[in-house]
Order: sequence, then C-alpha cells, then structure tokens
Amino acid sequence: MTRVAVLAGGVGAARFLDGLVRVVPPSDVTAIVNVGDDMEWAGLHISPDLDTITYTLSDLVNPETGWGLRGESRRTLDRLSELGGPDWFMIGDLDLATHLYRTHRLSAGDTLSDITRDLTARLGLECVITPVTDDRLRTVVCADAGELAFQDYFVRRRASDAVHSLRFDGAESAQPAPFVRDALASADAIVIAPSNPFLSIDPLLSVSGVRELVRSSKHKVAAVSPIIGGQAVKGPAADILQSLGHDVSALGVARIYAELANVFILDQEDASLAPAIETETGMRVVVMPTLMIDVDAKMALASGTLKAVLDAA
Ligand code: FO1
Repeated sequence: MTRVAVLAGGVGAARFLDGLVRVVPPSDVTAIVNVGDDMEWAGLHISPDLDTITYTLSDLVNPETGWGLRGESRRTLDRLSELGGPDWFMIGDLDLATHLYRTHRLSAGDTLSDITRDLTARLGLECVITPVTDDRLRTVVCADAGELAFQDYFVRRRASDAVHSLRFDGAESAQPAPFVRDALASADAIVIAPSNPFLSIDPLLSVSGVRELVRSSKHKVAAVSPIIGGQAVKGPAADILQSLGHDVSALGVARIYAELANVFILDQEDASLAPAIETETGMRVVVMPTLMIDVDAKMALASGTLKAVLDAA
C-alpha cells in the first residue's frame, strides 16, 4: 500500500490525478484541493477546482476546456444574460446542478468537505477529494486596477493584469478540513501537482499548519514543474513569475518549492537546467516528459513521480 496525498489546483492537477488513480489503487489517493478560486455566483457557491477534479476523475469533464461538463449547453446562462444577470462566468446547464446541490446543502449547515465526499461517492469515485479547508478562503489579486477577486482577474479580465501581489482572504483563521492533517502525516508520498504555484498551491499552503506539515514531511515530497521551456502549460503562471520578480523558468519554480520538496520533476525539454536546480536548491531533480497529452502520458508521469519520491525518501 502506497498512500499518496496530492496538493491540487485545477486542470493540471486533475490530469495528474487521472494518471495517478490508474497506477495506484484510487482508495490510496487523497487530493487536497485549493478553494481560493471559489466564488459566489448568482447566489450559488462555485468550487471550480473541486469540480474540475471530480469531473475529470469521473470522466465527465469537457475535454475541450478541461472544466465544466461534457455535452452541456449554456441555455440557462443565455437566459440569465437576457434578464440582465451575471453572464461572464460560463456556468453550463449540467454543471449548474452541482452548484444548486452544494449551495442547498451549505445553507442547511453541511460542510464543504462532507458535501464533496457525498458528491464524489455518488459518482463512484474511490479516492478522497477534500477541500483544503471548510472555512472561507478567497484569493485576492492585487493589480494596478486594485484588488480583484480571483475569478474577476482570471476569467472576467482574462488574466491580463500584471499581478503585484496576492493575498488569501480568510487564511489567518482557516483550519484544515478534517482529513487534511491525517492525509499529509500518513502519506508515503506527497506530490505538489503541476498547478500554478501562486494561484493554486500558495492558497493551500496558507491554511493553518499546512505549510509546516508539508515542510516537515519534505523527505517524501515531490513537486512537478508546471513550467516547460519558460512557458506555462496552461494559464498565467509564467506571467506571474515575471511580474513577481522570479526567474521565468522551471528554475524559478524550483526555488519556490525548495523549502518544501525533496524531489523536483523537470520536463525533458528543460533537462539542461537540472544541474543548476540541484546545486542551488538541493532537491533531487528527475527529468521526464511532463506534458499530459493522453492517458499513457498521465500514467507515466504519475508513476515516474511516485517512483522518484519513494526512491529518494
Ligand atoms: N474558466 C474560464 O476561463 N471561463 C469560464 O467562464 C469558466 C467557468 C467555469 C465554471 C465552472 C468551473 O468549475 C470552472 C470554470 N472555469 C472557467 C475554470 C476556472 O475559472 C479555472 O479553471 C480555475 O478557477 C483555475 O484553476
């Protein structure tokens, strides 16, 4: 039995987990998921990263976007738009059911982690998917335009603002959700998924005690680079590295993770950076293909990452 905990954001993490649950028994996997992207939309609670991971692992995700549900329409959104309601965030007709269900249960006093457990069980998933916290946590992006709520920055303004800094509203008091501490402490391996280090992983780590737990487990932690050839596989990670004054490369990411991880998974395209990363950060660098273009690639990345971290531990 190899228990694996994965610190997870959205699409990149979902793809990594999709490979992981095919190479180890899914019941040995816990995804600890960012909720800094959560928002209230038309009175509903939306948890994009939890849903992206849940839909991907249950093979329901829209393969073109990597989020939302396959085959859904936007009829409700179009009608909402005609009524003058919010229409800049694409909530599909089938996805809407998840938000209705979640919001209804939250308003009845249930926790986000309980609701997520029930949703994932309904979909037949055997792995644990848990929000990092049941408390309110919201990523706020500080830019020239002022303080922007995460989805305002990311979707409405198309991540076009230079990011000056980020803060995580609620982090001071947010407590880990019930299984988070245990999952980290009892894991044989912890993987920092190829997610955005600033927008997906940092909010997770800001929850009380989580960074400390990961740091003290450093011998069993691997981080997978979300940057290949100086570019993000998806999203604004490269732009944010730049605007926050980091090296726009896998080396820049490795410096950020050096305090937390023992192993750094580097794409083959960046193999020439391996010696510099090892010397500068002390992490063991393992080079492999990290682009998750199909199921085989996802499985190879997951098993390669696991082997690297277990060998090094
Ligand atoms: N991303 C977009 O770029 N545009 C959207 O309209 C959008 C809607 C959306 C609805 C539900 C959901 O679960 C995710 C959605 N996303 C959308 C993705 C989401 O903004 C990001 O993937 C994450 O928050 C970043 O990890």
